[in-house]
Amino acid sequence: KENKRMFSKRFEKAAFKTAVKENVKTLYRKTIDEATPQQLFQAVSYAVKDVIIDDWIETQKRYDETDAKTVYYMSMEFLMGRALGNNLINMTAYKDVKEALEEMNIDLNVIEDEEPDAALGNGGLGRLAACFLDSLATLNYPAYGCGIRYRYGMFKQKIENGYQVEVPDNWLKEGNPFEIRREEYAKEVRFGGNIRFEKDPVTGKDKFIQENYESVMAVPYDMPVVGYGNHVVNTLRVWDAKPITDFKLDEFDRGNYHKAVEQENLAKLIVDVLYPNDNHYSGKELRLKQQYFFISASLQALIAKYKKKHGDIRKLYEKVVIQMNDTHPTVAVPELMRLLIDVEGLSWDEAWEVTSKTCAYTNHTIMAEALEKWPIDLFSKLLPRIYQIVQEIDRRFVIQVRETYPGNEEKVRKMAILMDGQVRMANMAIIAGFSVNGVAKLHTEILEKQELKDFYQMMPEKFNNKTNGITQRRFLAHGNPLLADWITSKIGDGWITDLSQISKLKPLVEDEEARREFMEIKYQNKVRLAKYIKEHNGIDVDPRSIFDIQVKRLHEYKRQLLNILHIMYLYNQIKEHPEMSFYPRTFIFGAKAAAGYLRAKETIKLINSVADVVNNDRSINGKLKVVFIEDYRVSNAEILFAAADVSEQISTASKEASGTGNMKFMLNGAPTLGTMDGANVEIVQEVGEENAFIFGLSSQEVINYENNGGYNPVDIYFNDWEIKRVVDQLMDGTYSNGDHNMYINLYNSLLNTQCTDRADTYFILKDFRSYADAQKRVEEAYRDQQKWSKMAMLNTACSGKFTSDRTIEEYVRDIWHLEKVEVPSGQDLFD
Ligand code: DL6
Repeated sequence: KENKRMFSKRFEKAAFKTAVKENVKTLYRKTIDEATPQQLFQAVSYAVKDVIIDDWIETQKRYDETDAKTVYYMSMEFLMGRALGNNLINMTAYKDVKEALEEMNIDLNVIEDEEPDAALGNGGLGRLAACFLDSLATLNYPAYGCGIRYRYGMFKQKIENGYQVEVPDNWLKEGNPFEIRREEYAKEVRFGGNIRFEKDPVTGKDKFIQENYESVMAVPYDMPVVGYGNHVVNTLRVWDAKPITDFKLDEFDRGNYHKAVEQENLAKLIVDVLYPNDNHYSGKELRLKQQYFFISASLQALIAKYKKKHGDIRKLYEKVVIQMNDTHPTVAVPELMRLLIDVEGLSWDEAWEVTSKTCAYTNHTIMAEALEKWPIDLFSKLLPRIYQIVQEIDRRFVIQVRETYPGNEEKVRKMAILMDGQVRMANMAIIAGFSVNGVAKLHTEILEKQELKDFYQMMPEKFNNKTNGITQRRFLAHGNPLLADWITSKIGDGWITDLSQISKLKPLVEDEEARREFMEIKYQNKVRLAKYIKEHNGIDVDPRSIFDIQVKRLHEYKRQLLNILHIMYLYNQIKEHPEMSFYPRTFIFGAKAAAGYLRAKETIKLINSVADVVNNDRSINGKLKVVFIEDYRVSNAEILFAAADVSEQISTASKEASGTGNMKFMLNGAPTLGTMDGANVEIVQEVGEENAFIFGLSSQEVINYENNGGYNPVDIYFNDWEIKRVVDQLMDGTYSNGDHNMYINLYNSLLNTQCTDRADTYFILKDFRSYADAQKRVEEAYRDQQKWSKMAMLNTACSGKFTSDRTIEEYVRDIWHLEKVEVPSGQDLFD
């Protein structure tokens, strides 16, 4: 019996079908035939959750028994996407379930489409967190993701008249079958008021008492994170807020109606919405409230859990490690200090030792506008006790700096936490954390040599690199089933949990038949995407054309503008020389712009306007098509990566910390057309420069220009008539029905004059020619299908390094020091 429990992975089809039927009946009082697709999605998901629950219980029991060290991945964002398909893949039950459902006349793909994406994140940083959770569970490491259960996730994007319109993402409206509310672990979180100081008459210790504060209850919702084929189920814990009406009001404010309403409003507001800014700091008080809210609740919970088993809180770091995903959760440092000193009774030095051995920090950007700096006024009013602690951390650190660099006040200016009326969160994270990591080799080098140079000189031992990765389970096994099956048929399924094995495909690159099969799969995936485009955009695209795709957040540094200007340039050429040989190309974009980001929104309008003109120009015989995919998100991303011929990774060198989309394209067999930026550098190292299309300034060249006041785009504009023509077309009405102002912000950003910042900050005109040449090389390479198929296949075969499994193993080895925990199966699947 025990052996059967441990080793069987049998799927009980009949039991599963009965479970689905029963769920439809009890949830909706319906039969399968009567149920809507949404109801079927719910019924199937509950049946799947039933199975997950057993492994979930078993996993947590094993963690408890083994008293394993746990990583708490603190993040304001978890861009999880849909759960059902991914859970089935990781339970190794996808195909069985699909078949069982088919027998019931239910199409699994259709009901998967009923699930809203859990879009609790903006872009790279949030999706990385989701990939990390997948890898941690798959690699048997005890881990919690801790975040916020935003009522509204990343907004839904509608395109109206070519413009982006933001629509609230009410992702919870039908209920989330995979979550469990854990009322019993609720924690109180306090804001504002004042701090009264007194001496404890008994112990003589200092006591800090917060008075006149507002507070909310943080209530956790747990979501299962299923490991691949190993019965491990970890937890993503996201916090909801509810007002404290019951005991607090009774105690202090009986009958105080206003207070009750205020608390109700605060609770509603705190978790209402994710700030939709990527690589940009919002500076809003509510954002700081969100940060403190989930951090305080998570830390209280983890300390309570630790204390259930351990007497000595001074050893917390032996069992707990906290990874701070960018600066957003770094209020964890003073909050942990507060809990250790004010609640647990530790001395400052004891608390500092624990905190600085527990917390580690990951930097995800060097963009100045993303650096969090809170005005001291706002910070100290909202978090008065936390602010006192930050002051003391700062005071002690400044003493150290002065001891290390006597007489060098410049060092103090650069490194102090409190400066110029601001609390600099990155400085606090570096000072308190025992590890500081960048997310790609180049990024970490830039941190060490430029952005964080002073810290690196003073404490080099803290700095390390962890090149990002992605999970092949979602972005190949689930997103590209045709390729996944083909790879498995060639090299076995070991790649699913050990992506280095994908290199076994390398010899097959020389096999013509294998290459033909590989390209046939790409073609089928292009047909799938063409169908999606027809359904969603009403545009016919030819799957035989080159699918050239740029999907990512819209940001000036990512240079979607360079891409679209180049399309305008190609269009001019085709119009002017209809006889010119030109391989048909479909340019596909997908991108959300932050709601208040004018230039980004203008770029979306420009892409759509160019699409309108180009797609409707019969004279070019469909040689060029431009498509903007509405509402780019994790679920449609899977379809896009699988269908790409060319991966556009064209950020201004030095600006993209890593990029992870680049890795997803590579895995799916799309060569990179890109700059030597972020992880592109490592992609090229793995696959060889001859299997990528590299162009543009190097990061060092960009940095040199920047240090010398930029460059002058006007020279290029006047000396290159084709570039001038394209830039002028922003203003001459070609793409705006005669409106000369529609793209004035873009025009000015390139040349000007009227802007507060330098002209062409992102070197678009500077890199234009080099980009156009690289695009020419793409075309030539694609014409030679034998050569192209080798290149495409080699990209897949060389992508082994870019699994998040490798990244996680490196975090474990260098930072977290976790042990793997084996989990026996709780129960047979659906038995
Ligand atoms: O590390 C994940 C991801 C990187 O791949 C991207 O290059 C980087 O832009 C992104 N950073 C952010 C920063 N947000 N903030 N703050 O999203 O991180």
